[in-house]
Amino acid sequence: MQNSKLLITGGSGFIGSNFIRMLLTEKEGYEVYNLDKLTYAGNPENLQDLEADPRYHFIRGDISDETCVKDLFQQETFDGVINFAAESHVDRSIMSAAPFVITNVLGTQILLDAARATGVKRFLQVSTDEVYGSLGKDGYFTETSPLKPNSPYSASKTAADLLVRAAWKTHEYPTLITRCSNNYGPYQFPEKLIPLMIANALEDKPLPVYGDGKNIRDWLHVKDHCEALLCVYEKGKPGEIYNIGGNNEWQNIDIVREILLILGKPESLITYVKDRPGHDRRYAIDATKIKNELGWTPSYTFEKGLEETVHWYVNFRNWWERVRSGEYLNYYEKQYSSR
Ligand code: NAD
Ligand code: TDX
Repeated sequence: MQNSKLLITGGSGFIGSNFIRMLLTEKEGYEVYNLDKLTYAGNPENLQDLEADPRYHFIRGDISDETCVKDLFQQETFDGVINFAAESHVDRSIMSAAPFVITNVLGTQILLDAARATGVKRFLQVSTDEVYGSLGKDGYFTETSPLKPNSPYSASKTAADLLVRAAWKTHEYPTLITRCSNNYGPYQFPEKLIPLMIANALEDKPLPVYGDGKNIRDWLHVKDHCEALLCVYEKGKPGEIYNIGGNNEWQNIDIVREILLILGKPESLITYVKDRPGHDRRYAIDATKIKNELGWTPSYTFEKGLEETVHWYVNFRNWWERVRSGEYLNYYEKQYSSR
């Protein structure tokens, strides 16, 4: 697909900024409009080196602000929308759920309406494996697994997925949904497991492991996720859902130990803390559909990806030290002081 004018929402966050960087530095024929509210998780520094690129445009705005979204769609004619914008952190949704409903649910509907009204030909909703809930020891999530979200975050993402599905079923509006497993890599906000543990270890602070540390996540490097998203955007069949994952299950405690090993820090930094309420035990994605139908495969091994990521946080210490100041300090205090 060439000469596409894309609206990327949430492009100043972790995955969105990696996606925009990939489009503008590795792919050809894309012009990007990044609509981002710049919440605590949105950081213009993530794309600072691309600001002068004439193919990149930044608009500060809120996807749940109907006037702002309508105005933008009146001013520009987009070929496609990829919706990354979300409140994305499970622990924050446990503290306060309403912002998740406003951005993740209402915001998605407002975008869908504006895109459909102006004839945008493709709408990709970036969703998550958390909509399927939790697995026991065995089995995998497929695209037809029941939706059983357990946190306010995952419930809001599920609601959004259902609205996207309804736009396809009711209006035949060409939508696509992707559901990816846990991402890691550069520019991830240090409230999430991997960057939090790296940053704390570098500062010789305790590493707070929830519960028994044996919860399992299925990890994928953000660059592999971005390639999969572009593959679905370009080749996916309207109305379809595609799971994305790298078949890479790890217990949290083993990842934390691996990070300490790479950094040469002692295991005595590990501190078991009170479990997350409603903590999903295991996620594991069956990505057969995207592999067989669209030909996507991941390229990173976890060992290589984790080592590169740890080194990125070592080299970009200024980046995470800045984002760990300000609002984040209040959050950290609330989240960890009572555990
Ligand atoms: P993030 O929190 O790092 O970034 C979210 C971005 O959205 C930020 O730039 C923020 O400013 C922006 N934003 C928030 N509310 C907004 C609003 N109302 N209007 C406009 N912009 C707004 O999140 P992320 O980890 O990059 O996740 C991106 C998307 O991918 C989310 O939809 C998330 O549910 C999904 N996802 C994430 C993962 C993961 O492991 N991180 C895995 C699967 C799916
Ligand atoms: O301090 C911590 N200690 C800890 O043990 C944190 C922050 C997390 N954990 C555990 C909880 C989870 O089992 O690590 C695991 C990963 O936690 P998060 O990084 O918060 O990710 P998760 O809850 O799995 O959700 C992530 O993956 C799916 C993203 O935040 C979501 O946006 C995405 O949809």
